[in-house]
Amino acid sequence: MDASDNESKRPTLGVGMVGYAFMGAAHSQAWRTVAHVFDLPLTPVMSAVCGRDPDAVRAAADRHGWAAAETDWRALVARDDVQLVDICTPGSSHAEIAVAALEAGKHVLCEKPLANTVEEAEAMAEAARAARTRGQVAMVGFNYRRLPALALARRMVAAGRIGGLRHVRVTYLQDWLTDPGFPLTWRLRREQAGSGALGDIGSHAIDIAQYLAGEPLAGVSAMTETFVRERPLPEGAVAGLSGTGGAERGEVTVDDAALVTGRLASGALASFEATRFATGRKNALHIELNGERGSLVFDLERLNELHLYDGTEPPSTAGFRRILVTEPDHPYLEGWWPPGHGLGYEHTFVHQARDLLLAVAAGEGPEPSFDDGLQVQRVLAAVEESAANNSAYTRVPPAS
Ligand code: SOE
Repeated sequence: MDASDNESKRPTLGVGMVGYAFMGAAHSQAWRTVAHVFDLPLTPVMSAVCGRDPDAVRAAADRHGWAAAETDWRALVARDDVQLVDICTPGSSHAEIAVAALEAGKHVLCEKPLANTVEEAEAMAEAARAARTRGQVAMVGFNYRRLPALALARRMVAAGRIGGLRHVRVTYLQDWLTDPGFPLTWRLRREQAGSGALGDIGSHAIDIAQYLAGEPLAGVSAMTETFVRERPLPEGAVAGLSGTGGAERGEVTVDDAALVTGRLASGALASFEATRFATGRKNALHIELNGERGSLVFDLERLNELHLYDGTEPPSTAGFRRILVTEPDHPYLEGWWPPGHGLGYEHTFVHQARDLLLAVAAGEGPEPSFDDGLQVQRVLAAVEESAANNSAYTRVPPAS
């Protein structure tokens, strides 16, 4: 039977989303799609979307399929037809909205990084722990965990397929800031974004490294740089990663790039690079794990593939081989296309919605939890502390 046959008979879960730009569009796509692909115990209903500009939020509601539009997030949280609040706003508002939603009895999905500071993330994690005792769930949107190839890599590492880890190497490279005329959007302001490339894409790199390794970073040594220190203020609408600058200028208050070395709890060495100045690299997330018995390699530009080197094979025939991660028994692929008919970036958000709905139905805490988000926030803070102290090795406080 097709997933959609049962969809109308299932209990529903009203979703309210705050923010509707790039991530809001990606999440909307996921809420629209998830119940048509996966057989789920709950069907999401896109009750309302919220944004400050009444005309723009109404247009976003119509475009993305939300039943109602709100201009005050508090009104959205208070709605009876909203049981789950999905936060797709800049980091500066995550803590306030998430804590209020959890206290109002709602489940929460919050975009990454969880917050702008460790203190905010602590308050959010505490609110999520209290909400767990009332059966609510809270998840942070590190969507790359939901790539089938990376979920498979996690399985293989956990099963000991490449043995004990020696190295975890992650680079996350983009180039949308190389033009010094690119405007000073919210992602370039510390008070709104918390940090720059570090929090925006470095947080993905850190989360995915720790997820794949199955262990946290114990400490880091880092360098950050802001190459373009002043930019034109935005003129007109800013959408996603594009916009136009006017005559007035303002200061860039975040990093443009971060280079990090680190040590995992087991002693494995990790390295990370996050930049929005890698000319020619659009959204290039590259991951390599080297273990005692083998290696795994992933490249987001070829996201349906995982490369495995099996070090136990005879040297005469050993070599990296490509696993095409499109089989029905690969993670998340049971509901999609026949083998070989690959997936894309947007599917990670569909899988994220799937896992969250399953967790809500089971009353179980989904991963990555707000505690996981807090742990990444502690790594980000340690990176900034190290960079401010001439790259001094800085311990990441263990999870409490
Ligand atoms: C911009 O760098 C961005 O949209 C990030 O904010 C997302 O988390 C990443 O998935 C793609 O790039």
